[in-house]
Amino acid sequence: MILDKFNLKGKTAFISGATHGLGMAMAKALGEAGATIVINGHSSQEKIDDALKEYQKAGIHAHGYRFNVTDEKEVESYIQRIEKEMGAIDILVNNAGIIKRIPIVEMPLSEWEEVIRTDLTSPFIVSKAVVSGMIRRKKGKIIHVCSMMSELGRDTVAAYAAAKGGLKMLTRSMATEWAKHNIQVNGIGPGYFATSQTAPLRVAGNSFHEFILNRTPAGRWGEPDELGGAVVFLASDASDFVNGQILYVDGGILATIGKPMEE
Ligand code: GCO
Repeated sequence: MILDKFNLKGKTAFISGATHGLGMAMAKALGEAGATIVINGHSSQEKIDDALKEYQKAGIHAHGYRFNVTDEKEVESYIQRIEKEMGAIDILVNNAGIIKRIPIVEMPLSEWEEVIRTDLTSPFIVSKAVVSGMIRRKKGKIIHVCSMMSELGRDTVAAYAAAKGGLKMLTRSMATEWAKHNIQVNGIGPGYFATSQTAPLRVAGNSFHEFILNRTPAGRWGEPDELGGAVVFLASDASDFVNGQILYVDGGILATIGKPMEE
């Protein structure tokens, strides 16, 4: 039965970050599809504990670990610990990420490097730590959270767009090297979603808010739970012959040059 292919019962999914926003929405969807959910945080144990309570409220018994996904040594030791305590990681979602909205000429190198380290290097580090087990088991799913900034630039988000553009090509490169081990590596590219990360942009009357409504064929911002179907598909047996693809969930924004602003 085709629906059985979407069933994640018996699978363990590690979604980096996922203490809030799109990561939490995707983790909840994976949990509802039957996966055991493991998340991580770095800033504070309190944030992780609050997130686990949030998952509990949604009927999902998630597990949380506090470590820094940009630190290779910490990642190696925590992935080993997670796999010892929670079982093999069948599904990896590289979700943890930051954005800094600073014009290039004003962006200090340190800020640039922090964005690249978190949004591009950490998926490299975490994927490498997880893939050895997947290669041994000859099965695995790796999903990188890309962005429509993997395809398009915009003022003030150069570091983020460079990282997400690189993440698209890292997705394709990992797919190329690991498909022979029955490991599918793909990306999800969210368009503009209503989250805390975009809250500063979603102020009624704000020209950017009006711009996005006009630029998005669906005429609205996405709701985080609208990413659920895409992530369950890419995490499930239903996508076993899908490799190196970025699945954009963007209300059509990347399909169009847009239309003239209403006179
Ligand atoms: C911005 C937004 C975008 C979205 C998302 C789009 O500042 O333009 O934050 O980056 O969050 O990444 O895919």
